[in-house]
Amino acid sequence: MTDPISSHRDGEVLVVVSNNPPVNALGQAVRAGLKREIEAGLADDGVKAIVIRCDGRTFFAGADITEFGKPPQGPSLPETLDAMEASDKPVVAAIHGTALGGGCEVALACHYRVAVPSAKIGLPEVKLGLIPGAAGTQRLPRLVGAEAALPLVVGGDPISAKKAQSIGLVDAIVSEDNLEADAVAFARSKIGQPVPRASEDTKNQDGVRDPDIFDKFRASQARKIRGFDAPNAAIEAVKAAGELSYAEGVKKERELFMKLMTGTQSAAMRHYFFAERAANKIDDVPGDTPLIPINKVGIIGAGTMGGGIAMNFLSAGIPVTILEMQQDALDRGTGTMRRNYENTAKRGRMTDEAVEKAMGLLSPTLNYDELADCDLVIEAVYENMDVKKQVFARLDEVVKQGAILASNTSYLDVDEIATATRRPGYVLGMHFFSPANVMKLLEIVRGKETRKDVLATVMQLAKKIGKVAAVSGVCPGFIGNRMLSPRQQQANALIMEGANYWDIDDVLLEFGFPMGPFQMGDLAGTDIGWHRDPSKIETIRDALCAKGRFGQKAGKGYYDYDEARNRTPSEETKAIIADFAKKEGKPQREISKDEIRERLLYPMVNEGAKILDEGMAQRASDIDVVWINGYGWPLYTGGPMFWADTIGLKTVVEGLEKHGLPVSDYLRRKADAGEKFNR
Ligand code: 3H9
Repeated sequence: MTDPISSHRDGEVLVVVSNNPPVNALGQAVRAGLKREIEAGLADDGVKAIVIRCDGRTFFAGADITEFGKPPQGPSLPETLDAMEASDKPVVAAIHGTALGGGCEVALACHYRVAVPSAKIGLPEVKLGLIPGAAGTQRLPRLVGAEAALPLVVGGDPISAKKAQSIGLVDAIVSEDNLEADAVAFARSKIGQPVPRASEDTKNQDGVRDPDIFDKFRASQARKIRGFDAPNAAIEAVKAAGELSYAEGVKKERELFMKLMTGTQSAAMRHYFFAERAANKIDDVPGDTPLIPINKVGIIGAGTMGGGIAMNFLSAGIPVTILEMQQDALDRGTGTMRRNYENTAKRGRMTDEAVEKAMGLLSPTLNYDELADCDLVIEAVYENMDVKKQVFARLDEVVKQGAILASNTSYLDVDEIATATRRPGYVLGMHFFSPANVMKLLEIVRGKETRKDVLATVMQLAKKIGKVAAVSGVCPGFIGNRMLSPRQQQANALIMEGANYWDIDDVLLEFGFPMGPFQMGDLAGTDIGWHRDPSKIETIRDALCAKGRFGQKAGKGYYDYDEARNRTPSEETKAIIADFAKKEGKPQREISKDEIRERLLYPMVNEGAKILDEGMAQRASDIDVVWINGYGWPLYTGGPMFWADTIGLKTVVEGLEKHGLPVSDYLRRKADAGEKFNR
């Protein structure tokens, strides 16, 4: 293996360069090389200053995550960084790309940091269920203050070079194309001056003067960090930076770091990190498959879904032609899109110019012919096979050859839809989740004839519009809705057997979902798909609607709602459910929360196993990606399949059997063999 670290001289300045593609992760060879070069620089009287920079697309993007969980090999990152900071010769970090995690900690251990304008700096360890473990939680608050450090360490999102400069994390912004020379010049200007060390700085006293900032920050993040261990540990570590000496603070950080590193949450979140990247790859589609250029997108349907889908492309700078059948529907749809953008601008997340730019890329039309030159057309009309086939037949006539035709169906057979065209190879499913401009997940449904270049193009496009994509084969409900179905069946069965419907929601909330099925029903509206005849009562939903219990919008649905939309269980709903159970002769009994949890979640794992067995998902981790991004499965459990691995497949099988629920052959085989879904 070639040495990833090299160095060269520019006069009195030693330039140490890392070249460890793809992201200059700080693996063992990089740490060893850095330590070696720094020591050599310190020992050489001719060297008066040191610059550290990286080749390739980025500065160090962090510790090498693939080394986690393996026996540590020295030198450790903390000891490498301590050697660097101890130098009396100025050491300058020259940052481009993303200085993340351990990479940001390298920069903090340097005496100065210069960055190009496009650089980003951050401590994303919380996203891996960790906190910084190479003194980042101790150096950063000392350098920029506890208040400025909290969002970085606890939130994990990177900040721009400009923002970093404004809080004192970056000393100078240098030219985009001249990083090394500018960094060398900067280093030269510091020769002979006493070096500033972040570990000796004292800005962290802001948190000592006002200790409330920690509780206030925690409260402001309450919703975002519910259930996660790492953010609280991160707050504790930043607080410790103000209360303890540097050496004691580092010890505290290490204790917190090690506890998280050996816990299940971090294992789950590290699994997810790699799962998201793996989901991008399709086993039989080579990475260098030529892509079809997508310069213009057509959308059929300007309703909530079509409008939301269109916004993804407009925001990414791709022109969209959106088609409706009637002018008023078209006007309503485009009006909603504009309002959504304007609301985003009002919240400061978008400029007014960006709103106009996005809307300027939109061409509303009533005429199919205007879709002729689109490279991709996505249909988002009513979920009805005949209607979809008519739309696809029409598209096939008017849209140029070589263009991709996609359906946003959430359930229907994409292969059958493709038969309405003479180009089944160019047909696939692009299942967006509502609200489509917000939700991260895009389920890409591969038809039996879908071409490889079509798939590769859409996968790449998903990334461009900021989606997390996962591929599903053609089966009813694909990966996500197919697994939702047995959960919903169990939820319905449980309330008929005597379980409280709010207990069902609470079990899922306690597990970490943002809401349960009955809350969700109320949020969406219990009247979705209702036949509107109050005298015809065949389901619990019919009965709720007959009494005007349409959900949150009516102030009552499964629950009663107060003005602040707080929910309380409703006597009327309880009576409706009891009445149904009686009519069906269902015996009533007390049902424990354990039983509820097992009956809701284990059948999902079983369905996931069937999906894998049938080859409808490429890998178990793709299922995790779908459920975490599309359905609120808690990230810190790693998704349904990783969670099942964690509790043991044998436990799942025994639970299903205990409750008289089916066990698929695949799940049983795996459990009997003592195997896991994820290797
Ligand atoms: C840490 O630093 C702990 C310390 O505080 C304590 C130490 C004691 N390691 O994302 P991409 C791979 S924790 C190993 O597609 P992009 C990735 O799997 C770390 N591998 O590219 C992928 O492999 P493949 C804190 C890594 O341009 C390939 O690189 N740092 C690592 O869309 C390309 O990645 C982070 O959490 C890694 N650290 O985005 C940052 N990073 O080609 C994690 C990436 O086989 N990384 N790979 O699928 C990122 O956020 C993004 O990769 C980055 C580039 C923004 C850098």
